[in-house]
Amino acid sequence: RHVTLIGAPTDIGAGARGASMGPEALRVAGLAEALRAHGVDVLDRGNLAGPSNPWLPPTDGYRHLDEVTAWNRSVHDAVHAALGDGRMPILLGGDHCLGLGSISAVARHCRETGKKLRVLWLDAHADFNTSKLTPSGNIHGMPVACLCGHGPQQLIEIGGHIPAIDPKWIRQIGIRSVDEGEKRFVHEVGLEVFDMRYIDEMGMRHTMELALATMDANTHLHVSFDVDFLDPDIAPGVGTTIPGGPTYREAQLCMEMIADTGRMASLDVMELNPALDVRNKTALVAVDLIESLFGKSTLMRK
Ligand code: DIR
Ligand code: MN
Ligand code: MN
Ligand code: MN
Repeated sequence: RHVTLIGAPTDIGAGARGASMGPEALRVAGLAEALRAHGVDVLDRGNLAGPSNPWLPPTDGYRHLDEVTAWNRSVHDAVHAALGDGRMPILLGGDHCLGLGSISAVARHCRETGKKLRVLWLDAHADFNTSKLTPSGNIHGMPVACLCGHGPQQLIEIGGHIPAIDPKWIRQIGIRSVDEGEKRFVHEVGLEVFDMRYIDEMGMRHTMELALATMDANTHLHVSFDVDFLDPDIAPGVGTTIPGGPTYREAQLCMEMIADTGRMASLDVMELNPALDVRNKTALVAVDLIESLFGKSTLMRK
């Protein structure tokens, strides 16, 4: 297995500063070394460059739209290039607005290679706002809507195909904070959401069995991991902590079941905010969970 680490040090779409330090915190937590210990060939191609954060209020429902566009173009190009080289891109965020550039590149690659795409969106939030619905103007609350073709032209066209993906290809897990208008829109589009109540009632195992069903040998599985998916007890270092997320064990099971499919071909690790963390513990738990995504488990099971 060949992995390319791509750092995207920006908080351009977020409501708090600091996710720009995420890539370095993941490196300091030993991400590359941990993957190498699992037999992965790791190439860290360093950080992308882009505009700095002017920290301005929203205009027309968007905060920093031009800067968000520039960062996403750069992420798109880097992710598409890594896939073209036959490598698995791991995007180190950076805030989750960059999931747009990453996944639109993955979708482009799947169109070119005839692969079927499945996107697992692990997050406390649905990230399905539009400029009309958003309470904040922060574009990290909008990437899923943009991927489905609902957003400003300059963002929805980044992958060269509008919409970049079909909402039917997405499974969201761990959701527990959705804004009022956003809720109606999620329902209208028919997004498949396994929210925390579903996980409470059915358990993580059953949830993941459904979320991972109907993939085949030709499926490219993309995992977009917003670190605020995790319960704030284990992952305080994020800009928007929402109580009641998956525990350490539930998150481990989630990641191990993804690993068992053998289909994960690209990954985003987003929203880690070292400015809000405690002795880098959130970065360390993220690295631990990424190891599980790459097959680390307590015992041999197959
Ligand atoms: C909120 C917060 N739904 C918004 N969103 C996110 O501002 O749109 N926080 N993604 O991480
Ligand atoms: Mn998110
Ligand atoms: Mn390609
Ligand atoms: Mn989130």
